[in-house]
Amino acid sequence: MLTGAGISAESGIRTFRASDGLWEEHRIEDVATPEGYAADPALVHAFYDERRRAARAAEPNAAHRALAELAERVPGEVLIVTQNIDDLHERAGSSRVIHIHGELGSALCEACGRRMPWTQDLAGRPPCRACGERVLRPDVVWFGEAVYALDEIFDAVALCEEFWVVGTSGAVTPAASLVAVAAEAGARTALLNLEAHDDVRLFDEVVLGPATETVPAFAAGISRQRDGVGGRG
Ligand code: BV8
Repeated sequence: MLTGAGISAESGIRTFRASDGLWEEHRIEDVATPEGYAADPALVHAFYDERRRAARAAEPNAAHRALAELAERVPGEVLIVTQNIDDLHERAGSSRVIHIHGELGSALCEACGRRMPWTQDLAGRPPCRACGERVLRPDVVWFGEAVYALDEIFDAVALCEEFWVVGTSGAVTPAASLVAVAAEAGARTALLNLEAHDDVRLFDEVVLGPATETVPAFAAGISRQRDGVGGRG
């Protein structure tokens, strides 16, 4: 499945495009591009340091937990590709999670290229644990940069039977193109979101509502189906 900011919204983490979204306060160009970082690294560090603190203060919600529990019930079959840079899927117990756009909990050294677990602010320009240089950046994928693990993700999506898209506006590529890969491969596709997308033709099912309600119900349905006691929820 593919998740976005909407799955973490009920954990108090702001989304991007909502009326109180991050992009209301910050220009993408200023805080989420390599050019913006080169122009004003302090602004970008303040932006991600604040989000790192907010993510640490947040707790996984019923939607995160439902996906982790589903993975327990159908071992080895649930892969979460998330656009989110928070770690709420992992803190809910999910083990197979790919962060296609990076993680707040990791820093990337621009001198030696090492990526390392990171929990503190970066604004103070702390030294890299590997090379000692003070050019650590948030280990997130900015616009115009290549996303992470795309081949691995495409391979997995091309083999899946079920592809759920949860809590995302589908505005950002290549993540938004994954449903087309799944549909092309014959997977059953479902959108679980607060709002419908303009184009839902690639979805076999569209379930509108808050993720903490829709995801547990949908997951329960698939479990029942798997247990052979009748159709999906
Ligand atoms: C690349 C990390 C090439 C940092 C992020 C013109 C046209 C088309 C595409 C492009 C274009 N120009 C450029 C592009 C490509 C560009 C792109 O897609 N731009 C968009 C803006 C048009 N993509 C890129 O640049 C990608 N890289 O293409 O590189 C390349 C190739 C090889 C070598 C070199 C280069 C990189 C994109 C990744 C950028 N980084 N994040 C950070 O987080 O700060 S993207 C970031 O924004 C998120 O990760 C996420 O992907 C996106 C936000 O989307 P959502 O998560 O969906 O959030 P949003 O607020 O939009 O929507 C929330 C949804 O949840 C809503 O629908 C709402 O209804 C719903 N919701 C709300 N509450 C709830 C809920 N649902 C359920 N329950 C609720 N309670």
